[in-house]
Amino acid sequence: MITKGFRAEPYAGAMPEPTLSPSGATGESAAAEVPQKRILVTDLPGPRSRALAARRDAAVASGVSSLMPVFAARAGGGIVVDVDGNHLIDLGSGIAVTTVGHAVPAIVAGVQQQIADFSHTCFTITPYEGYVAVCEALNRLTPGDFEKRSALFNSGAEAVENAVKIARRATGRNTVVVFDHAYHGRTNLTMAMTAKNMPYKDGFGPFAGEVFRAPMSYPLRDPLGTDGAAAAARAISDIESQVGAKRVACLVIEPIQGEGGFIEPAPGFLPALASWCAANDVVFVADEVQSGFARTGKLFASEHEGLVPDLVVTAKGIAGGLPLSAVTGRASIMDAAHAGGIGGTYTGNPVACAAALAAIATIEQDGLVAAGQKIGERLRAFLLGLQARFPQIADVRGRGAMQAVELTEPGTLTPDPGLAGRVAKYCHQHGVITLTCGTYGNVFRFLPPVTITDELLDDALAVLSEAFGSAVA
Ligand code: PLZ
Repeated sequence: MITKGFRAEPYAGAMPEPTLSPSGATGESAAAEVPQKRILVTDLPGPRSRALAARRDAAVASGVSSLMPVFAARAGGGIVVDVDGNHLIDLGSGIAVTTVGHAVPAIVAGVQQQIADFSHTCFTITPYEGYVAVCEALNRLTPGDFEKRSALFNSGAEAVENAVKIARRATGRNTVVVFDHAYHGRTNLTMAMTAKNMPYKDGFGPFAGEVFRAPMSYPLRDPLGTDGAAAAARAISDIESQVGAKRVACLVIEPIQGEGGFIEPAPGFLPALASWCAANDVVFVADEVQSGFARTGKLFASEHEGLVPDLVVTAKGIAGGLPLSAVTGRASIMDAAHAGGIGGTYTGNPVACAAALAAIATIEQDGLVAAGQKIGERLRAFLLGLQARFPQIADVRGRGAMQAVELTEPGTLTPDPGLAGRVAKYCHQHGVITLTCGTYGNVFRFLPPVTITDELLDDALAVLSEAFGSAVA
């Protein structure tokens, strides 16, 4: 690591050169140019970030918050370079988006070619090949060897909404079953589907109706512990007695919950729910927005327990940072929506499709599913070692490059969000981008690009270890 260290006193050195590339630059991929090292040349935030923060406060609505007061200038691989020239290690991937890494040359080239060819026609007006090719790839790669169809959208929330629309149309039923701790988005229907009030829902109602929340399997906190079959039976009993199976259009679940705290349900929970759905003609929808695309050591997290969802919702990692999302699944269900019933001006934008095709090719050609597994092993070994040193770590969970630690007061289940916040702050001040999550705000999560180098990951984890030492002291 090259560092001048985090300085508490105001930055007194020469103002660094601006790091934004001049407009019209011919866009060589930044990945090759950005050294894969943590380098701190100012305190964080540096003077340019502080100046931008002042403009931000005056111009941007305060409901839109930012975790770190550091402004990005460029990025490559596992490093984000800020406007002051600091090189930060990215353990968040922009919330599980740049899974293949920042500025991947194939994605840069694909996007540049497409935007020069055409940026938009609207697929529902004059279609183009990229959209079709992304659907073909999704149909080939998602679990299940039955005939499939896909439809493309912009955001994860929009795709979740469309999965519900399609399931309602296919079944002629209304109710959507979701789970405790779920996160599905910020639109009106997906706010209703999301569990946590603050910050996602508070004061933003009334919410869409016909959403039923069932109890989740949360091994650390659930009296049923690791008995997934019993937890599924409890959820099914609630659904049957309080809704009625014949009223349920779809059951929507994240195979590993994301914002809710990286909660991995007990083994057997998901397969039992899927079997119940199949037996009752309920559409089983896996929300793989956060867990999909090589994030967990499989291409999709559903595969860890051999789940074959009727519909899979994808976004984030699908397109290396461009806004694209999808619903993929059984042709018989997907084709239930009438012609013109599904669409949108920008859905399946050609530039985003070009990025997705390059990201998918990179995942397949560079063996990034296996890379995610290896990251997972390294991360798990480190986190278990950390747990042995810090009794505040009540749980280490997740898979591959989607893992987390849950922090509590030692020997209890009382959440300790304060500790999570202090650890995160230390990491941020020392040039490591880290995220927290969880219904109780006490889960510290790791979402590195699966292409991160071992040296970079080890350096970031060394900072994390120091952060724990300093935060519990
Ligand atoms: N489903 C499982 O994780 C997005 C939210 C960040 P959009 N998660 C990050 C924030 O604070 O808004 C997410 C998810 C799962 C759906 C979504 C929604 O995806 O692309 O943010 O709409």
